[in-house]
Amino acid sequence: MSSPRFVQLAPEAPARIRAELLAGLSAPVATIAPKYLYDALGARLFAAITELPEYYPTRTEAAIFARHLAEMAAELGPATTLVDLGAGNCEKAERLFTAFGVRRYVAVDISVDYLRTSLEHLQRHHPAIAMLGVGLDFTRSLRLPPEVGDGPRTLFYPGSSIGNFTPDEALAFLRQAHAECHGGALLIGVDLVKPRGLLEAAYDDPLGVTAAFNRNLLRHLNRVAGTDFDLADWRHAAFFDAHHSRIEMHLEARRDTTVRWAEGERRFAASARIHTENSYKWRVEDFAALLAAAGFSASRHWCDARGWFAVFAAHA
Ligand code: AVJ
Repeated sequence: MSSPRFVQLAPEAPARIRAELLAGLSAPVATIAPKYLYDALGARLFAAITELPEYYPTRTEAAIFARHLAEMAAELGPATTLVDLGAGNCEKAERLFTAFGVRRYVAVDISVDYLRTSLEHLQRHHPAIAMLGVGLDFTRSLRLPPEVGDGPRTLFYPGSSIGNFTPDEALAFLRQAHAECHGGALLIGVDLVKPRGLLEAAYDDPLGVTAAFNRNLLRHLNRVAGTDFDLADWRHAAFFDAHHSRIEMHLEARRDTTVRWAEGERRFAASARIHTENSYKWRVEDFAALLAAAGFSASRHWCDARGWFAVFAAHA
């Protein structure tokens, strides 16, 4: 009976995490990286977001995969080693196992602790697939450990999380991904430009789930950075910036307020903001050009009928 193996790479020291968070909070434009949206409650709130009628990306991407799976597998050839970036509950990757002939599954997420339960569960259902869980913050640097093995890999990056990167960062990330493919391929989900009303409803839903998801970041910050944010002082703000082609999420002060921590403080005037996330929306041509610039030799994509979301398959 096979069982999954686990490796945790370069865990960030708590003191460094804290210093980085407080530097972002003190910067001229106060900024907190979106990865801090995902503490245990944040991950559950994000799962709830994916159920909202207004949040189209998850179900649109799932429909594209369901419809074109065989064609994608034919295009890419067998994905003997499948590397899942931001695997979480491993649900999306499992749907690829049969069609792609996966023999070795590598689940990567920021902390190996997120992966243990899901990977052990998955292993029971797929005893013939060798499974490896890797704890790695690949938003900093995508360098896979030797345990992944030699030979070509198919990198799987669904969900349009590439949208959290600026175009320059996305290019740097895709260059690293290209190198880590070892001659294999990349399968990636990308959210596309669409009318403002649709985008803004997806990131500012009337039920307030996205608002809770964003504001929960402050609870996480209070815990890991020792700040004293009062959640009652902060509201969710999300809007589409057409110039940058991105949704911006902010936390906006409802009134003048001061946030304090052990060795510092920052005063926020009413309606001052903390920038918490960018979610870039791409045009198909621009993303295809980005893949080429990152070194991928050929790419194909599949869209839904409305042209809201695309899945790209690119050969390294
Ligand atoms: C997980 C980064 C793809 O940008 O749509 C959802 C996160 N933020 N609602 C996205 C998110 C607000 C999501 N990604």
